[in-house]
Amino acid sequence: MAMPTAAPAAAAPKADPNAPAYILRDATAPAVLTGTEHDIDLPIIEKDITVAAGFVVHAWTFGGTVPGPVIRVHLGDIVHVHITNQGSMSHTMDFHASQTAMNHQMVEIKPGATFTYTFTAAYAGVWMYHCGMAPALLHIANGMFGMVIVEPKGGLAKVDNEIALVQSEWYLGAQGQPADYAKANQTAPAPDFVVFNGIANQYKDNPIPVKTGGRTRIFVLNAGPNEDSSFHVVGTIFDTVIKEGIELRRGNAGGWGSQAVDLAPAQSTIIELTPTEDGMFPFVTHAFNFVTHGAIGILMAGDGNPLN
Ligand SMILES: [Cu+2]
Repeated sequence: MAMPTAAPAAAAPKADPNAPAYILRDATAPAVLTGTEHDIDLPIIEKDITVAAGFVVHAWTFGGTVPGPVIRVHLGDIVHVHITNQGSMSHTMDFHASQTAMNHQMVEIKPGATFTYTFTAAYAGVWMYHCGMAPALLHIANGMFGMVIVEPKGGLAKVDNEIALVQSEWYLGAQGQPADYAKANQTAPAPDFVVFNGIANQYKDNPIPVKTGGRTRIFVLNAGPNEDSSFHVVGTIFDTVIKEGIELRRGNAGGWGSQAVDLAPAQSTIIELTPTEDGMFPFVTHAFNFVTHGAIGILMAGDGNPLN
């Protein structure tokens, strides 16, 4: 008698030359919200999204984009997120910046329903939010995640450029369909694309301008769902790293610096660097098999040319 087998993972579809061009995501980190209590509307929207040139996913989103919007608040702020499910299936919400019982606020939000998730931003950091509806793996793999920035006591120092990057994976099903659960669920998963801010190679095609000699701060979250990140910016050294509450500070007594930050799924960091000359400074996960699958972008300092 044949043993039952799990559904086979889908092969990667062929690129569709007629797929719409992707919509570039502005990587600029938003300003911190003013005031101490915030009402934020976050609709759940199902939407076709071009995730790489020629590839369309029927994504499930917070706010109509993958990742969802970056929410940035002060330490101690109270946040009310009004989630309206405009989609065709149930979802939930899980803010890692919050502390709440799973069966209190991470509750099923049925199609057409609205739920208000309230939390106090009690700890500073860069936090993941995501849908936790079973199977959470599929809901995250199909786009339901985003970043919360909680500034530390006293706020973050002003810098010249602030960038927010979420690394994640796409496991493609057929063109125009949701992510492939069987493919995402392998114990040795092989994502079709690994991306920054939802789209393969978008900041390679469209470098992010930064100030030569200035300070650039990057908020990085690895949303996964499965793969680790080793976040590195070619040609730079991080003089400041805050990773999951652990700090390396510029000007430390030993003169220590950092080259790459390891981020398991759901981990995050704030890094700061200074481009020392005009030129191109690529950012990658230093797991280079993923660089060839979309996990690369470029910081362009000055005019991008070190030789003029
Ligand atoms: Cu969901």
